Amino acid sequence: MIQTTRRHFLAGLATLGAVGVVPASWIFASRVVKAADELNPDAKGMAGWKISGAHWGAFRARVEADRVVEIQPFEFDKHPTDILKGTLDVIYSASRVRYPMVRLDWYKNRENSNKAERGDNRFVRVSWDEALDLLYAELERIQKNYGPWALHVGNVGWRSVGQVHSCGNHMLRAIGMHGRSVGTAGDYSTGAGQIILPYVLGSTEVYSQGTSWEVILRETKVLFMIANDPVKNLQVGWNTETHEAYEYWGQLKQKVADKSIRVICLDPVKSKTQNFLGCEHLYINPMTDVALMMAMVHTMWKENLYDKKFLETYTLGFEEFLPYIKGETEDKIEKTPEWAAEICGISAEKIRELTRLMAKNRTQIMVGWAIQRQQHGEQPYWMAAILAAMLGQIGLPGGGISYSHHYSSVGVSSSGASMPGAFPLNLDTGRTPKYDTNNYDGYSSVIPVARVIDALLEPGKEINFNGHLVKLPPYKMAIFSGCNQWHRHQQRNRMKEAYLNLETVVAVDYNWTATCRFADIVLPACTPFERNDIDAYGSYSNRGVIAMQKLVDPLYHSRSDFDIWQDFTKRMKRDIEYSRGMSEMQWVEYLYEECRADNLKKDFFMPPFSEFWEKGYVLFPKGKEWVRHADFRDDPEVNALGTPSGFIEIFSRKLASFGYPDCKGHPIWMEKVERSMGGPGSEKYPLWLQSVHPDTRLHSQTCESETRRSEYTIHGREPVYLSPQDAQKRGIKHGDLVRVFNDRGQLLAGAYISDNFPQNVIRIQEGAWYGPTGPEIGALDTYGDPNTLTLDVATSELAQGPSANTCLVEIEKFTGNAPAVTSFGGPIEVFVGGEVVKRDE
Ligand SMILES: Nc1nc2c(c(=O)[nH]1)N[C@H]1C(S)=C(S)[C@@H](COP(=O)(O)OP(=O)(O)OC[C@H]3O[C@@H](n4cnc5c(=O)[nH]c(N)nc54)[C@H](O)[C@@H]3O)O[C@H]1N2
Ligand SMILES: Nc1nc2c(c(=O)[nH]1)N[C@H]1C(S)=C(S)[C@@H](COP(=O)(O)OP(=O)(O)OC[C@H]3O[C@@H](n4cnc5c(=O)[nH]c(N)nc54)[C@H](O)[C@@H]3O)O[C@H]1N2
Ligand SMILES: [Mo]
Repeated sequence: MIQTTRRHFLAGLATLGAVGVVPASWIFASRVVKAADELNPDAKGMAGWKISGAHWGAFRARVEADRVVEIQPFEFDKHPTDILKGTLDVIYSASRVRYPMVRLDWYKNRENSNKAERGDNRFVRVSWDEALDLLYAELERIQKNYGPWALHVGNVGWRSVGQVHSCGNHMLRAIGMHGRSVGTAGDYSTGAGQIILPYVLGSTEVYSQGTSWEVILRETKVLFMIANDPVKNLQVGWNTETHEAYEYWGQLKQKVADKSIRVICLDPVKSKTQNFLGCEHLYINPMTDVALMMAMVHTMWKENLYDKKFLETYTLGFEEFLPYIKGETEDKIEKTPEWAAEICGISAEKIRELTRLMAKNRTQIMVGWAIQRQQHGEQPYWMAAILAAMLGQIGLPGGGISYSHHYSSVGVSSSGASMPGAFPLNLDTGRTPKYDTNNYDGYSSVIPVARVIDALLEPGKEINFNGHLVKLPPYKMAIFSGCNQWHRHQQRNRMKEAYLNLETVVAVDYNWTATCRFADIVLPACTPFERNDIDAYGSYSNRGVIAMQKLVDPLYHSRSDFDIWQDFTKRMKRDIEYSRGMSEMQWVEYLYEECRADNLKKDFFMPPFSEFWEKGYVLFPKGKEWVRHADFRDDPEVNALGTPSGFIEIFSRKLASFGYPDCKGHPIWMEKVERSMGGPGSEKYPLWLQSVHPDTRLHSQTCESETRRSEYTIHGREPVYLSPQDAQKRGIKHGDLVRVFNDRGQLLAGAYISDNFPQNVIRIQEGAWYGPTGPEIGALDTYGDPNTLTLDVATSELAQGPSANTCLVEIEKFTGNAPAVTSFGGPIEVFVGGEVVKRDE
């Protein structure tokens, strides 16, 4: 197993996209550039403004006397998002990490410190030299006393855009020069999906380009959206986002209105997308999509609505699956619509009607990712593929299945141009690490990312993972950069318990998040807007290349990740090797020129660097329309899928051979450890908590923005959305302060009553900053981080993915004296004696 990053997928995609997709021509390119020039910044009174980019879009910034005073969307972005309004505060928030900080008791007692004090937020300010010396000494100690299994290097999070400063790469390269460590496989986004789909459809699908929107708008008659909220989720992208997909959602809205396309949103909640389109909403009980889809399969079989020819030509294993649907196997349950109706809450008649509608029309299925972020999350993914296969429209224009149209403007065709590469994360000099031992003492060197807390609580445990046996290493030290572990991981109080087993924790960030609060050494990175960089404009459209011009110098004592880690490598006299002797700006230019040379070969014109840097961007023309899986449909032999057989696998021999009880040779309906609507645990905790991705932020990013928080918080807390019925039952009014709790934890939030929510379903958006009243296990979270309540169990033994959306809670009006929110504003700075330092800034 190797450590993969999303960049790898995208790099692969870029090369794929280049083959025969676009007959590229710079004449076209200049036409697009000209069109953008018509919206030129001068005309908008933005002459002299700088340009930069973020996951939430490119923008212009007005800088006066070394201060950014105004931010406006990039003139090419026709659908900028409100998240952009938090950008100024990213630079100037009170929660910035200002200085290198060391936790008080760790400063005094190092690895023998009192770990239970972690989280009390008392830190001592140190110099950069001292901080890096401490970090270096710790790494030496870990490698000498234990070995590479004792060091976990956490990466693959939503670090800022910018290819030179990709902070995970910097950390991994620098640490890699010193010694080896424990890496992670997979990610929190698609933990289950990216593992199951290669067995079924031959690729991860989740990070794949999808059928072009033009084709969908022209050909599709029924669009079936499963657990999907693109209008909310397309606000951000993996690279600097263009927001071009919104153009098509606007057109789709018109087609819904004139009834030329029927869009059905299968979701417990009326989503932002459903409200925007004004389309049909089909309510389903949470976590029961598999039962529904099985009944649809049953209906297609019973009513002879499925495409036998397609199954024969393109798939394997239907005969092995059908007996399960018919109730002829172990469980003896026929998966009829009547059976499913009891579980999923959709009537048998409605299930039949829906199935007929989909079978009789050109139907595109679009699946979101939240349903694979729950226990047995592999199953709905597999079922949706089987449904699509039986409909027989995979590879047809406007038909088939997609698992990515809600992400990073997938469906906007790729220009085919190459995008800039990145600062290398691997050692590329032929030299070995200082501590060159590869001896992990029998522990695994790579573990599934969502099992990192298990490793601390059950050291040495052997777990299954995608056909491998993984032995969890009891690591002693962890380093995080570019991810917010204390936002993204589930079950805070379990994390607290696990952290007692960690001798040393290091966080590198520009924001004083809970990951910093629970660390021992904190290094202040600067924000992406305090350094020069370059990024791809558009993650899949490859629309262009954008300059990230430094807006202001790094504030306080913060430094760029490049700078920090290069300084670290000086301690091994490897700093020249680290940077290849190149400065930040030389790297920017180098990546640009490399990309330019590549593109010239393909006839995509890019100006000389200086011209680009001054102008701030290059744009490429739109690519050709494209249909996912069309090549496979055309010739399944030549264009065989990446599955073991080359066909779509309805039954998988390979998966059956693993013998996992929770992911067998074909999809199975399985009850969850906890489920609302009469499911396990619902007597005590009747409310299903979904912690979807925030409409207002990118995860925990921009939560620090007071400007933004003042728009959406209630009593200064994160909102919890709930139905009028649930509110009334509990005597809760809109705007009340409430306590949300279960056996795993408790938090304060502000009640937001909305008709979009049905009974027994509540929502707290992920990324709300954890702010406990104190370090102790069970402490009340004062702001509303849903991961205080979520459950840290694996999706299955196959993928070992996170299951954040399997979570039951109760809610009550909070009547006591409300503690102040502790999440924001940085650490409590103390002297070594413990007295609080009074800052006059
Ligand atoms: N309950 C629940 N939990 C979830 C999810 C859910 O649906 N429900 N979703 C999961 C998913 S899909 C994801 S992707 C994860 C996201 O989890 P993360 O990727 O960990 O979330 P972010 O808040 O984006 O954290 C990025 C951190 O990197 C820091 N950072 C940004 N730029 C830089 C930089 O240039 N240098 C340095 N050093 N630091 C930087 C930011 O300040 C921030 O603290 O959350 C997961 N957690
Ligand atoms: N604004 C914004 N956009 C983002 C992000 C962000 O932080 N902010 N993060 C990005 C990232 S990293 C990721 S991974 C993606 C996440 O993309 P997803 O995981 O697809 O998004 P979510 O918003 O968590 O959930 C989408 C929908 O699933 C529904 N849902 C949940 N459980 C069920 C269920 O059991 N059955 C059914 N039928 N529906 C269900 C929810 O009600 C919601 O409407 O979003 C990306 N886009
Ligand atoms: Mo994600």
